[in-house]
Amino acid sequence: MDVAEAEDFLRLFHAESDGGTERLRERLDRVRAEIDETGTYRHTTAEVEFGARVAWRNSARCIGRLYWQGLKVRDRRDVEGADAIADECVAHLREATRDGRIRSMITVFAPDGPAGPGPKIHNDQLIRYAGYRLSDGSVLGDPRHADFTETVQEHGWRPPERKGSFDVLPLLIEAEQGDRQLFGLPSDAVLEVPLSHPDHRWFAGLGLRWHAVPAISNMRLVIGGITYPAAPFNGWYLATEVGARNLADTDRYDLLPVIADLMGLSTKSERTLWRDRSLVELTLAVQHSFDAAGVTVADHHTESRRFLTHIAKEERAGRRCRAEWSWIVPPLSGGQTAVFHRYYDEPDPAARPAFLPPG
Ligand code: HEM
Ligand code: NRG
Repeated sequence: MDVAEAEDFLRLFHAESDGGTERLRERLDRVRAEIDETGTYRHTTAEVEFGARVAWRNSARCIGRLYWQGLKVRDRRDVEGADAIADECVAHLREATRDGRIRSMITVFAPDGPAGPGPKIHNDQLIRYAGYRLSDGSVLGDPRHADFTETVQEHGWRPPERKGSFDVLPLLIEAEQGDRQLFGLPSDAVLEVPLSHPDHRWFAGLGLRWHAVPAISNMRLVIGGITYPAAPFNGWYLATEVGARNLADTDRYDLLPVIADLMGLSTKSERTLWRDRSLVELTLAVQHSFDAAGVTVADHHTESRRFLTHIAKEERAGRRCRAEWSWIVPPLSGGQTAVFHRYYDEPDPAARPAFLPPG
């Protein structure tokens, strides 16, 4: 337990809230004593809330940070056992989805401590689609999750009788070290959007869909020297994440040749720009379909402008907003977005609170 990290965090919390210096001194004394005695300390709910919001604020890869103060924090540090943790993940999805009016939310489970590690969620997001390796070497579904699909099958998951391209994977939760348990997600907790195109009638016939909520579940939330290994969070999608990456990347659903073909574009030569033209229509279909279904989704032009507003706001508050250019600039029409034409302060790997990759 790094006492200096705890102290830095408590100073930041008190400086940005109205705790007052006397309250800070008292809190520091109590936390130091608690660490001396137990080897760790327990955050207050207000500290967990502030810590989670600042971890988002510090996420240099995230373009959606303008609303960092609006993150809804569910303090579930006392929830024990894999069943109860799975139930809380389902409750998180229901509360965050709200029939499509998506709310930014995080659920914080127990931290690592001297008595042992906290629980872990092995899925990279709460909602993901299976990828099945076929005998001809291809993958049915999302190739990115082919390994994870095999892992859950080894733990006893049975895929649906008729395997499809969009089979929702179960949660794999490790509440006690070495004991991983599977939990299927109830279908009413997983809102999905069938994809159609505003102009091309044939598009809906492809049977494509995507889930409404991106809920990252394998990053560690680190606040004041305390690590929360299970702290799933979500905002909403930027249409490009689905249309210009998940459905388009050659190592994901690889759909551009299919779209180009249906649009009557020749894929024989790069110079027809069939990739680019298909990419636009696929992303437009995602945006159009989410809108038609009443599901929150951002577009890359608007979200880029909001991000620059966020940077200006942070500077007015006396803070530097660090960012990773290659993650912030959207994968479609980069130069047409406001975030392209400048550089950003480099990310600081030591910034805390933070979301860190799985340990
Ligand atoms: C990354 C958008 C909310 C934390 C990203 C990325 C986008 C994005 C486009 C890049 C993803 C990629 O290229 O794969 C948004 C939007 C939000 C939102 C539109 C709407 C509110 C949130 C929230 C949190 C968060 C609520 C945490 C509380 C992060 C983190 C990453 C990220 C940690 C980096 C993930 C990684 O390293 O893989 N976000 N985000 N974002 N976002 Fe956000
Ligand atoms: N590209 C990933 C999701 C990464 C995070 N994006 C967000 N986060 N919008 C994908 O599934 O396509 N969020 O918390 O809203």
